[in-house]
Amino acid sequence: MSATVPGAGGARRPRRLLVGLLLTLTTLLALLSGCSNEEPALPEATRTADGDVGAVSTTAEGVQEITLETGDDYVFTPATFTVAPGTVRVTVRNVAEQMTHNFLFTAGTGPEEITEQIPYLAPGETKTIEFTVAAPGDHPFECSFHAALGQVGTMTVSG
Ligand SMILES: [Cu+2]
Repeated sequence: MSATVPGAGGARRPRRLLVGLLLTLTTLLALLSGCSNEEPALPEATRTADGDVGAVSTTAEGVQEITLETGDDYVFTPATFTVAPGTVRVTVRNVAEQMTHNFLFTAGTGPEEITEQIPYLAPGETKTIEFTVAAPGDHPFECSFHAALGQVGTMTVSG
Protein backbone atom coordinates (compact mmCIF):
# COMPACT_ATOMS: atom_id res chain seq x y z
CA MET A 1 0.00 0.00 0.00
CA SER A 2 2.53 2.51 1.20
CA ALA A 3 4.89 1.45 -1.61
CA THR A 4 2.51 2.76 -4.30
CA VAL A 5 2.59 6.35 -2.99
CA PRO A 6 6.31 6.99 -3.57
CA GLY A 7 5.94 5.04 -6.80
CA ALA A 8 3.25 7.40 -8.07
CA GLY A 9 5.22 10.42 -6.96
CA GLY A 10 8.31 9.13 -8.74
CA ALA A 11 6.33 8.68 -11.95
CA ARG A 12 5.03 12.23 -11.83
CA ARG A 13 8.41 13.86 -11.43
CA PRO A 14 9.92 12.69 -14.78
CA ARG A 15 6.75 13.82 -16.56
CA ARG A 16 7.13 17.30 -15.12
CA LEU A 17 10.76 17.30 -16.26
CA LEU A 18 9.66 16.29 -19.75
CA VAL A 19 7.07 19.08 -19.92
CA GLY A 20 9.71 21.55 -18.76
CA LEU A 21 12.11 20.34 -21.43
CA LEU A 22 9.46 20.60 -24.14
CA LEU A 23 8.58 24.12 -23.08
CA THR A 24 12.25 25.12 -23.17
CA LEU A 25 12.66 23.58 -26.61
CA THR A 26 9.52 25.29 -27.92
CA THR A 27 10.71 28.65 -26.59
CA LEU A 28 14.15 28.14 -28.12
CA LEU A 29 12.66 27.20 -31.48
CA ALA A 30 10.34 30.20 -31.43
CA LEU A 31 13.27 32.49 -30.65
CA LEU A 32 15.44 30.97 -33.35
CA SER A 33 12.78 31.08 -36.07
CA GLY A 34 11.82 34.59 -34.99
CA CYS A 35 15.39 35.75 -35.52
CA SER A 36 15.82 34.13 -38.92
CA ASN A 37 12.50 35.55 -40.08
CA GLU A 38 13.24 39.09 -39.01
CA GLU A 39 16.80 39.49 -40.24
CA PRO A 40 16.17 39.70 -44.00
CA ALA A 41 12.98 41.70 -43.53
CA LEU A 42 14.66 44.55 -41.66
CA PRO A 43 17.90 45.41 -43.40
CA GLU A 44 19.47 48.65 -42.29
CA ALA A 45 20.41 51.33 -44.76
CA THR A 46 24.00 52.37 -44.24
CA ARG A 47 23.57 55.74 -45.94
CA THR A 48 21.26 58.73 -45.96
CA ALA A 49 19.32 59.36 -49.15
CA ASP A 50 19.38 62.78 -50.81
CA GLY A 51 16.46 65.17 -50.80
CA ASP A 52 15.29 64.27 -54.30
CA VAL A 53 14.96 60.60 -53.38
CA GLY A 54 11.69 58.99 -52.51
CA ALA A 55 9.07 61.58 -53.39
CA VAL A 56 6.70 61.00 -56.30
CA SER A 57 6.35 64.09 -58.49
CA THR A 58 4.29 64.56 -61.63
CA THR A 59 5.62 66.23 -64.80
CA ALA A 60 3.59 68.64 -66.95
CA GLU A 61 2.86 65.69 -69.25
CA GLY A 62 1.36 63.75 -66.36
CA VAL A 63 4.24 61.31 -65.94
CA GLN A 64 4.79 60.26 -62.33
CA GLU A 65 8.45 60.28 -61.43
CA ILE A 66 10.29 58.79 -58.50
CA THR A 67 13.94 58.19 -57.68
CA LEU A 68 15.00 55.22 -55.57
CA GLU A 69 18.44 54.82 -54.13
CA THR A 70 20.50 51.79 -53.21
CA GLY A 71 24.07 51.39 -52.06
CA ASP A 72 26.50 49.03 -50.37
CA ASP A 73 23.63 47.33 -48.59
CA TYR A 74 20.44 45.47 -49.41
CA VAL A 75 17.96 48.31 -49.23
CA PHE A 76 15.91 50.38 -51.66
CA THR A 77 15.19 53.86 -50.34
CA PRO A 78 12.27 54.18 -50.29
CA ALA A 79 11.16 50.54 -50.27
CA THR A 80 7.52 51.53 -50.69
CA PHE A 81 5.82 54.22 -52.73
CA THR A 82 2.41 54.90 -54.18
CA VAL A 83 1.40 56.05 -57.65
CA ALA A 84 -1.89 56.53 -59.47
CA PRO A 85 -2.82 54.54 -62.58
CA GLY A 86 -0.92 55.97 -65.56
CA THR A 87 2.65 56.38 -66.70
CA VAL A 88 5.41 55.90 -64.14
CA ARG A 89 9.09 56.73 -64.55
CA VAL A 90 11.31 55.02 -61.98
CA THR A 91 14.94 56.06 -61.63
CA VAL A 92 17.24 53.92 -59.54
CA ARG A 93 20.51 55.41 -58.38
CA ASN A 94 23.19 53.08 -57.11
CA VAL A 95 25.49 55.06 -54.82
CA ALA A 96 27.46 51.97 -53.86
CA GLU A 97 31.20 51.74 -54.22
CA GLN A 98 31.22 47.97 -54.56
CA MET A 99 27.77 46.47 -54.93
CA THR A 100 25.92 45.84 -58.17
CA HIS A 101 22.13 45.73 -58.00
CA ASN A 102 19.20 45.47 -60.35
CA PHE A 103 15.54 46.44 -60.28
CA LEU A 104 12.62 44.38 -61.49
CA PHE A 105 9.02 43.72 -60.62
CA THR A 106 8.67 40.27 -59.06
CA ALA A 107 7.09 38.02 -61.66
CA GLY A 108 3.66 36.64 -60.88
CA THR A 109 3.07 38.68 -57.72
CA GLY A 110 1.29 41.90 -58.69
CA PRO A 111 -2.14 42.45 -60.23
CA GLU A 112 -0.47 43.09 -63.60
CA GLU A 113 2.78 42.16 -65.27
CA ILE A 114 5.41 44.89 -65.58
CA THR A 115 8.28 43.64 -67.72
CA GLU A 116 10.33 46.83 -67.83
CA GLN A 117 13.38 46.39 -65.64
CA ILE A 118 16.92 47.49 -64.93
CA PRO A 119 18.82 44.22 -65.36
CA TYR A 120 22.16 45.53 -64.14
CA LEU A 121 23.06 48.61 -62.13
CA ALA A 122 26.78 48.89 -61.46
CA PRO A 123 28.24 50.94 -58.59
CA GLY A 124 27.80 54.64 -59.32
CA GLU A 125 25.24 54.06 -62.11
CA THR A 126 21.80 55.60 -62.43
CA LYS A 127 19.19 54.17 -64.80
CA THR A 128 15.58 54.97 -65.58
CA ILE A 129 12.66 52.87 -66.79
CA GLU A 130 9.19 53.97 -67.84
CA PHE A 131 6.01 51.93 -67.92
CA THR A 132 2.26 52.21 -67.57
CA VAL A 133 0.20 50.80 -64.71
CA ALA A 134 -3.55 50.28 -64.71
CA ALA A 135 -4.38 47.77 -61.97
CA PRO A 136 -4.76 49.07 -58.41
CA GLY A 137 -2.94 47.11 -55.75
CA ASP A 138 0.52 46.15 -54.60
CA HIS A 139 3.21 45.54 -57.19
CA PRO A 140 6.18 43.90 -55.42
CA PHE A 141 9.65 44.64 -56.78
CA GLU A 142 13.11 43.38 -55.95
CA CYS A 143 16.79 43.33 -56.65
CA SER A 144 17.00 39.73 -57.83
CA PHE A 145 20.64 39.50 -56.75
CA HIS A 146 19.74 40.25 -53.13
CA ALA A 147 16.03 39.49 -52.78
CA ALA A 148 16.85 36.64 -50.39
CA LEU A 149 18.67 39.18 -48.21
CA GLY A 150 15.60 41.38 -48.05
CA GLN A 151 16.20 43.81 -50.90
CA VAL A 152 12.56 44.03 -51.88
CA GLY A 153 9.90 46.71 -52.01
CA THR A 154 6.36 47.48 -53.05
CA MET A 155 4.89 49.95 -55.50
CA THR A 156 1.25 50.49 -54.65
CA VAL A 157 -1.10 51.64 -57.39
CA SER A 158 -3.97 53.55 -55.83
CA GLY A 159 -7.54 52.69 -56.79
CU1 LIG B 1 20.87 44.30 -54.83
